[in-house]
Amino acid sequence: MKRLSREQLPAPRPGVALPPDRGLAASVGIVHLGIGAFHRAHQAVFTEDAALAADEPGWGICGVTQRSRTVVDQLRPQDGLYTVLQRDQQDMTARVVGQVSDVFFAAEEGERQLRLLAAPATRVVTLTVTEKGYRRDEHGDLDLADEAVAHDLAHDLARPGRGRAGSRSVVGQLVRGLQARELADAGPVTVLSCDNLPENGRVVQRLLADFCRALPRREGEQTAAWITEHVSCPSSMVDRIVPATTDRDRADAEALLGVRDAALVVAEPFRQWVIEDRFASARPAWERAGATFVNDVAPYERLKLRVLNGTHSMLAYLGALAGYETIAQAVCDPDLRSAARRLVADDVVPTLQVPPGVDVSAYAEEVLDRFANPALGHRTTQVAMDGSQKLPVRLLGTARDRLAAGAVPDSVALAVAGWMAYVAVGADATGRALPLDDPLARRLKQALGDAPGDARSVTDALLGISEIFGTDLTDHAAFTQAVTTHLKELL
Ligand code: CS2
Repeated sequence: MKRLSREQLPAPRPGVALPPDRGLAASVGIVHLGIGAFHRAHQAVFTEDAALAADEPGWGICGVTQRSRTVVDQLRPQDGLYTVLQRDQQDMTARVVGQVSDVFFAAEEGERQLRLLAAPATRVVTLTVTEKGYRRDEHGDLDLADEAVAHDLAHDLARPGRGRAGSRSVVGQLVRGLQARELADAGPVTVLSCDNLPENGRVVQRLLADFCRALPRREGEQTAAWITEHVSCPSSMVDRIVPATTDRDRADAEALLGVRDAALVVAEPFRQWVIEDRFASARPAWERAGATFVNDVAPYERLKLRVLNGTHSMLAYLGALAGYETIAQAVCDPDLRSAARRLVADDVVPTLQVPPGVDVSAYAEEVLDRFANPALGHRTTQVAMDGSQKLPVRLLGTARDRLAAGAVPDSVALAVAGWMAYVAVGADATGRALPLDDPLARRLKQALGDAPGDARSVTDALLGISEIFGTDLTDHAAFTQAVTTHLKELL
């Protein structure tokens, strides 16, 4: 089976959309850090649609991978082309996307990254580096003890010629790139986070300032002043379910395309992007691709993170423990679906500032229907990953708001107990092992090490991990008791 490339495009046929001609993305206007499946199925699709609708070349995307060369080896031999395989109950369609013009691995081409971030043609930098990619401490500040951050502070790579290897942390890559941009007098630029974090634009702004403060004083003050003057960090809320690609997906795509695509991504039909309209210079006409520009993203972010991602995590843990492989199976279990509905109605809704024109219960039902899409094969264990990073932004904010209002968030307590049972037991109801894929996995196991294993000791051991739960939640005996009660049933 030949491999997808500009010379080897699929034959035109119903259900297959071919990429625009190469010229549309030939000139790079966007640098994207963290070019994983989600970016390729979400921002890159919006950007290609915007470039087509506005007939605007100059918004080609150059991707920078953070952890390995894998995506480089998937995309480069394909001239940056890849397919989005869109699946829902009724049908399956394939769209070959051409908006990614090149990709490289940050650790191997540090100088190239500096040149790209310092290029006047680069007007937007976007990020999907996952919650853990921001390397924050429990207070939300840049973790200066993090080895990658410490390396980047110690190695001034903002002057080309200082060696190939680049900065290792995302914040380090951004600041060193902005220093190179200042040196080149390349003008203003927008850094747009597309990660599932509340006020993700403020998070980026704060981390850039933290890094500058940790630099030698004069250098740090100069860089911070330049960033204040020339860099905008708007927030955005992103939404599209993009499960990990499976061999079944690859086989289905090959049958439809007639070529092999090593960079295939799978997605649901739904996609949404709400962006704070605060850009330092030009940007693609994303509104012509269906994105929404607003002055305040926070209500949209909170709605999505707490309703969609909060119920997603609840269904992932309770579903995995019950032996369900996929989110679709879990959400079709009547008990689990009603637990998710209660989480939204009882705990989340009272904490929302509902965006104009949104009917929250209809939104929540649509979310549950999207979860039920059997064609996606979205695995409970995939959503269960990185719980130590996800729980704080998806569930614990809701808990704090309800506790502050004098209520006990019993459904949040159930979701947290589900995560605890997932971590402590590590197996489902049939005894099948459940993988603990989490940057704090060692810390979690260590905390559980001495706990005798009963619900109360497990609750105390895990609630005591301040990197996840802070130090305030344990002050609420009613919440701790609710978690313990649910955990006892689950254990
Ligand atoms: C999921 C998200 O894997 C997960 O943690 O909850 O990736 C979810 O699919 C997206 O946020 C949907 O927009």
